[in-house]
Amino acid sequence: MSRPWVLISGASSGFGEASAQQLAKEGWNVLLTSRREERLEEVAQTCRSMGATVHVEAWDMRDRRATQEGVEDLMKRAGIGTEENNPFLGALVNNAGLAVGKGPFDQGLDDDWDRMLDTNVKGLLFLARACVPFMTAGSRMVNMGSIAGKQVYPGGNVYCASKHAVDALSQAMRIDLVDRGIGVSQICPGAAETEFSNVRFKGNQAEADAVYQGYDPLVAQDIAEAVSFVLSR
Ligand code: NDP
Ligand code: 8X3
Repeated sequence: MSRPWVLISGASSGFGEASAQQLAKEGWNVLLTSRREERLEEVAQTCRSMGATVHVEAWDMRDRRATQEGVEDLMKRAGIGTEENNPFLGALVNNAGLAVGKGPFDQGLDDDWDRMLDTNVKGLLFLARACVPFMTAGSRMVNMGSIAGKQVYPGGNVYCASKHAVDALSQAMRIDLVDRGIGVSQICPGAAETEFSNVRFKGNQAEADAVYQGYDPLVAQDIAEAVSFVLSR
């Protein structure tokens, strides 16, 4: 049987990178996206060394048109089509996202709010909408939620709201797609040590490191294995 195709967003680091490698190892062909093309190429090389066919395309998920065109281009390169006889997209790992800043909402910055809401909510929606036409009964979408989408914590206001939106959208997408046989799952990790906190604290590595002191955080591989588990059900 030919290898199924999965598209992974946020594949240049953290959960997305680890998921790409895990799924390539398990027999998937992978389509990788994020903004940093060089980093995607490095991940692609590792996945190819595991026998996967890989296509890479970099774009900013906040850009509606770029997301639509990027998905269509990746599908074309993979030979995935909307006709009955074409191969289809077996899975979407809708993972790209970020937190920017942490503090009381009344000291929040417009740009930080825009980046979080435009990426985590609208970007996730743009990507899901663009991918659905290439999916079929049995395909699976995995949205990357968070414990922050279930509980709110001090200073987390807008990031938590964006992940609560992912929680709501995952439930809504599940309802909307069930009649087409497309499954929608959400994974809601707790704190994991990736580039997440470096991004949140705008490159302040000391502040980022402090987040993970005093306990053992999850690591990206833990979440990659959760993604793999979901896709294997
Ligand atoms: P990383 O910062 O390591 O990875 C984030 C990924 O998202 C990168 O590949 C980044 O790529 C991509 N990305 C960010 N903004 C955009 C954009 N505008 N367009 C396209 N790609 C974008 O963090 P994680 O791996 O930890 O985070 C992955 C997901 O998991 C996020 O949705 C995050 O909210 C969520 N999460 C993280 C937790 C944690 O504690 N780490 C816990 C729970 C959930 P590039 O910069 O190349 O565009
Ligand atoms: C990331 C986990 O707890 O830092 O979603 O918000 S947390």
